[in-house]
Amino acid sequence: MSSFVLYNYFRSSTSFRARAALHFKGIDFEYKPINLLKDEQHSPEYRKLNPMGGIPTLVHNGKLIPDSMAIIEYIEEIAPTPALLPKDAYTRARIRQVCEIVNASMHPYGNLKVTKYLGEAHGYTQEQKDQWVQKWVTQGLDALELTLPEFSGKYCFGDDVTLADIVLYPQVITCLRFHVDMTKYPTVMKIYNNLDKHPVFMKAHLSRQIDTPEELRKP
Ligand SMILES: N[C@@H](CCC(=O)N[C@@H](CS)C(=O)NCC(=O)O)C(=O)O
Repeated sequence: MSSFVLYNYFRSSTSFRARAALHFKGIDFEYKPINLLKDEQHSPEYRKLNPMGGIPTLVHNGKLIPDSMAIIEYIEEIAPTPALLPKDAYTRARIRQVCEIVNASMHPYGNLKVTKYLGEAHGYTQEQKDQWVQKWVTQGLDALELTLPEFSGKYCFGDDVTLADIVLYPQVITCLRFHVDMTKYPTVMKIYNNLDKHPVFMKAHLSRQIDTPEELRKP
C-alpha cells in the first residue's frame, strides 16, 4: 500500500499548495507539522529531508520530494485524474506562467527568512515589512490582473480547478496578511472568493489543520 507523509505548517502558503493538491486527488497522507516559529525547518534532521530548510517536503513510499512545485507535478503524474493540468499544451504553458508569477516573483518576498532578516539586520518594524512585501507582490498582482481576464471563468482557467488556482489562492491569503490593497485586483479577488467556497480549498485551509492554534481555528 502506498504511503504519503507531508512535512508542512498550517500557515505556510507553499504547504497549502501541497495539501490542496493531495486533497484534490483524494490522496490520504500523514500530516507532520514543522513549526516555522520554532525554527524546526532548520533542524539538522529536517535539513536531511529538505536541503533548503523550506517546507513542504513529501515522502512517498520512503522517497523524498522537497519543494511544492515538484511535489504537485509529481502528484499530477502519478495520479493523473482528476487533472490539474489540461491536455492543451498552450493552456498548460499559460497555467505554468501564472504559477511562476506567484512562485518566483511573489512568494519569496514575504518568506519568513526574508522578513526576519529585514528585522534583524536592518531594524525593520512590522509596518516596514508590510511595505516591503506590498512593493514586490503588487508587481506580481499587476501581472496576474493583466493575464487572468483572458482565461478566467469561475477559477483562473475556466470553471475547473487547475494548478494555477492551487498556487494563487494561498498567495492571496499572504497578500491580505500583509495588508495589500486588493481592491485593484478584481479578477484575482473574484477567483479567490470562488475558491474560498471550494471543498478542497476549505479542507486545506490554514484554519483547519492539526497544528492550527485555537484562536485561528474555524469550523
Ligand atoms: N520554493 C519552495 C519554497 C519553500 C519555502 O521557503 N517555504 C516557506 C514557507 S511558505 C518556508 O519554509 N520558510 C521557512 C523560512 O523562511 O525559514 C517551495 O515552493 O516549496
